[in-house]
Amino acid sequence: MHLSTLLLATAPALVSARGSLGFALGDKKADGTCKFQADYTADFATLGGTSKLVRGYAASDCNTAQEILPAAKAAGFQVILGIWPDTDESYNEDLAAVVKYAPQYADQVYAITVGSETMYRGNFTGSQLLDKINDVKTALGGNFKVGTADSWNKYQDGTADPLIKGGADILLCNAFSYWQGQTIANSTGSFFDDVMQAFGHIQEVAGSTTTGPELWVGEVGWPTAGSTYQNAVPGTSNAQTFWQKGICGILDWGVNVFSFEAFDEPWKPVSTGQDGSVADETHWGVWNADRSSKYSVSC
Ligand SMILES: *[C@@H]1O[C@H](CO)[C@@H](O)[C@H](O)[C@H]1NC(C)=O
Ligand SMILES: CC(=O)N[C@H]1CO[C@H](CO)[C@@H](O)[C@@H]1O
Repeated sequence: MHLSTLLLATAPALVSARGSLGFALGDKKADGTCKFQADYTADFATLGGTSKLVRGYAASDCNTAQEILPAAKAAGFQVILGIWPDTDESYNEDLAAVVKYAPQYADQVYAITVGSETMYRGNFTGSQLLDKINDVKTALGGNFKVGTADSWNKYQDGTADPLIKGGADILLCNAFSYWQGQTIANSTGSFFDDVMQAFGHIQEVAGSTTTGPELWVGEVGWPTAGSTYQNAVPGTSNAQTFWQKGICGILDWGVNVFSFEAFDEPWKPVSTGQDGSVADETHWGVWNADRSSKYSVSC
């Protein structure tokens, strides 16, 4: 893997603009109940010095679109609204919420994502997901960017090729060195390698930097607490190191990034990691659940 070669091939020559930074933002409070507009207003007050862009996952869950968009308008934020396509019920409900609220707050809606890691989980093939994306584009009259978010390797291995060829406007690539069990010392190199393998393959298929989809890192981060995953050790010091070297670093290369995630979500149940071990996802916030600071986010 020749990282420098791929970076040269994918980054426009002589452009030194820094990438854009956004945050994944949950729709529930620390106790697991739904956030309302005032909660998003408080979230935005904390995030506003660092970023004015957040992404959600399911526009009708907790009435997210209805609650977040007025708060975003007041705070000058933009939002990626999510549609959860895994079941017909969630797909139809999220699509209805997007169709109802996105046009009312068009300046606040950065884009729409259909699905989160659905190809990774084997729920949809690329062409099945493309059909959903095109349905959403049509339902919105072609007025919004629509795409998806998935694990970097589903772009690298060709699963997502139909989306690249078929007109997805925006593709978010999730890449967690933590869930690949990397040491903090190898975490930035591993992260860059994942992202460039994904972006490099997309570039080959799209064939053009101007007509291809807009690319983002969709989720990346390091937990400040929880259990060790293979060689990946959580902790505030490691999370700050990854923020500085991995996230600030790739922004400096001109890559757009969504940090996962804005605030800790202590309500989340324990899940199981890919290797079968316990996966604690409650301490991935860059800020604590009460919005207090964990470490410096300046780059
Ligand atoms: C470090 O990361 C690179 C890139 O992902 C990977 O090829 C390599 O195996 C990693 N090193 C270790 C010791 O895991
Ligand atoms: C189209 C499709 O395969 N949908 C399935 C996605 O996964 C959920 C369960 O997670 C099923 O209920 C859907 O039928």
